[in-house]
Amino acid sequence: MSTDSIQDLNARFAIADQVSFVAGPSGSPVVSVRNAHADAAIALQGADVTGFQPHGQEPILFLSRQAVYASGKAIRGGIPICWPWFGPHPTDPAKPDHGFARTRPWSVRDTTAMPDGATMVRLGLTDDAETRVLWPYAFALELAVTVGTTLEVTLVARNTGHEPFVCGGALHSYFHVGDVTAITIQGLEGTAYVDKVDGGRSQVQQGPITIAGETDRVYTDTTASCTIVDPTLGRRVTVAKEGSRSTVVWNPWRDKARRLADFGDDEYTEMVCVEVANAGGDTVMVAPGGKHHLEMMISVGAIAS
Ligand code: TA6
Repeated sequence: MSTDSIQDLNARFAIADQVSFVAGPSGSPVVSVRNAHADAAIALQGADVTGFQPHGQEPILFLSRQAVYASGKAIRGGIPICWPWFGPHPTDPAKPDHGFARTRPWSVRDTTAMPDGATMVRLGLTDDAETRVLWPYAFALELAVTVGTTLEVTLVARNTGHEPFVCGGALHSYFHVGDVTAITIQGLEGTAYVDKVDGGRSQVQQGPITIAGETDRVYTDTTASCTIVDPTLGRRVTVAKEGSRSTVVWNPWRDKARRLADFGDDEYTEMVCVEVANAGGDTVMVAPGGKHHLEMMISVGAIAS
């Protein structure tokens, strides 16, 4: 468990004019990346990429103005890491939704200035007495984040124990949009989904996705990339993936937004979650010594006028 001071982190991992460690809202360390292509921020709390902004662009990721940065809490926004299960625990409702990786402090493994001007930051989390109470397996998680004109995020789950484990999860990305009622999401047309707002009923997506109410869907058996078409911001944000056969789309809308303590009442108009997942039946068995990669690449382009 990382308790490195910000001074220690800067001494070991800072890169002049590119990577530095600063105190986040609660004093917990945040990696600040500023390079030739983009600015980004990564909270060690939950290894959450809380910000990504290519130069000349509006922020790509949404971060609630009421987000809480505290040990044991998930940050409302950016890219929370759901692991080793997605949603409610499969058998024990007393265990935390979306697992524990997003609520724990991660350690820095290394930082690298890439030849093309991009920056890579690698963070890690391993099992300990507390995680084994929640999930009795030995593991090593690594998150590699590459900040450039695109954002690449790879979660590698390694089984460091002697028995196989089954895991699920998601890169639970919150995207900043100009007006959620004006966007469309392409890439899941004709794909089956489980509609959590409609009691878990199975449906098939007709045409591009639009958001006009609370939306909470697990699209199943899909390896497709998704594109958020945002006419208000004049851009298309594409999410490509590997190691995932399910995609989750979420917007809490008005009523649920009001029930979330760490989310502004009207912030639902500014965001949509499009999540690269191993959700529902899309779980993964990892043998001792084995590993699973969950990968995402976010790119942005202009809408042709
Ligand atoms: O990813 C969608 C979802 O599973 C929704 O059901 C909703 O609860 C959302 O995650 C946020 O969950 P959280 O535990 O962060 O409040």
